[in-house]
Amino acid sequence: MKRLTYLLAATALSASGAVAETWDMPMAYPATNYHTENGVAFAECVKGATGGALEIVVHPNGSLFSGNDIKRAVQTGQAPIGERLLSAHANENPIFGVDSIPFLATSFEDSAKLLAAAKDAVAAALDEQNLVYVYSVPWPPQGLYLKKEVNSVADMAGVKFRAYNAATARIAELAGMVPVQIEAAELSQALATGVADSFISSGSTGVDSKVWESLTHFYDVQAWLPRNTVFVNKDSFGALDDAGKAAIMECGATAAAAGEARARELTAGYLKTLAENGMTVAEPSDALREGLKGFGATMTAEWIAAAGDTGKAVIDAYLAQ
Ligand code: PCA
Repeated sequence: MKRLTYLLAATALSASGAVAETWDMPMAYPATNYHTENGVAFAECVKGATGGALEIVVHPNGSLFSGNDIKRAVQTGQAPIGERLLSAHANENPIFGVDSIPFLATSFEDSAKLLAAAKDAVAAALDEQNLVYVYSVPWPPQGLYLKKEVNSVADMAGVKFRAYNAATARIAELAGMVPVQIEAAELSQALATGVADSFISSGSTGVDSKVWESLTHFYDVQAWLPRNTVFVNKDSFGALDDAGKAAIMECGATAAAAGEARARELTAGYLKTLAENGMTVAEPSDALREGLKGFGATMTAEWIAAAGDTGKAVIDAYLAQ
C-alpha cells in the first residue's frame, strides 16, 4: 500500500512539471465536522498555492490513526501532518492544556486572546517534539451532557463520565464522578452501551454523536473552548522548498480564520438541533454554575503550579489584553 502510494505520488506531475508529493493528514473527527471540512479546504489551498506540487489527503474520524495516536505518528514521521486536540497531551507539557482550564476563557473572543498569549509557548513546546505549529481552530463552548436533571455538582456524584483529556478527567474527580477516557469517534457507542452516561463537550460533538439517542439533558455551561491544532513533522517541513513552506503557513493562517468563523456561525444551530431532537437544553442553575466555577478556580491554581513561569507569563499576557 505504502509502495503503491509512493509510485503514484512519484509519477504525478504538478502544474509546474515538478514531481508532486502526497501527504496523508490524519484527523480524529467525522468528515462532516467543520474542523475536518476546514482541513480539506486547507489541503485544497495548499494544492493550489503549490501548483499541485504538494497534495494533502485528509483521513477523517481516526481512520488512519486514532485521535490519541495522531500526535505521536506525526512526531515520528509516520504521517507528515495531522490534527489533534492538543489538550489531550497536557500530561506531556502543561502548556498544551492552556485552552482547557475551566472558566479562564469562555467566549470566542477570549479564546482568540488566550491563543494570542499562548501561541509562541505552544509552538515552542511542539518544536521540542519535532513538530511545527501550523494553525488551530476552537471548538464551541463546552457544556454538560447527562441523562438526568442536575442542579448542583453534588447531583453529578457517582455518574460515569466520558473524559477527553486530563482536565475533563480532573473535573470528574472533583465532582466524585467516574471518569473514562473515550475518543469522540467511540462516543456514541460508549453512551449506547452505558460505558459513560455523561460528558462535557460542545454542541458540535453532541450533534456529531447523535447523543439524544442516549442522553436527555444539555447544560450550556460555556466552561472553555478547547482547540484542535494542526502540526507538521519538522523534517517533512524542512524538506519542502520555500514555496511549499509558505503555502503551508499562508493556507494555515487562512484556515485559522475560516475555521473560527465557521465555529461561531454553527454554535447556536448545534444547540437548536439538540433541542429539536428532544433534549432539554438549559442554562445551568446558579448552584451548578458556582460549583463548576469552584472546580475552575482549583484547576487554574493547579495549572499555574504545573506550568511554572511559562504558564504564569501566558496567563498574565492573556489577562493584560
Ligand atoms: N469536541 C471534542 C473535543 C471538544 C469538543 O467540543 C470531543 O468531545 O472529543
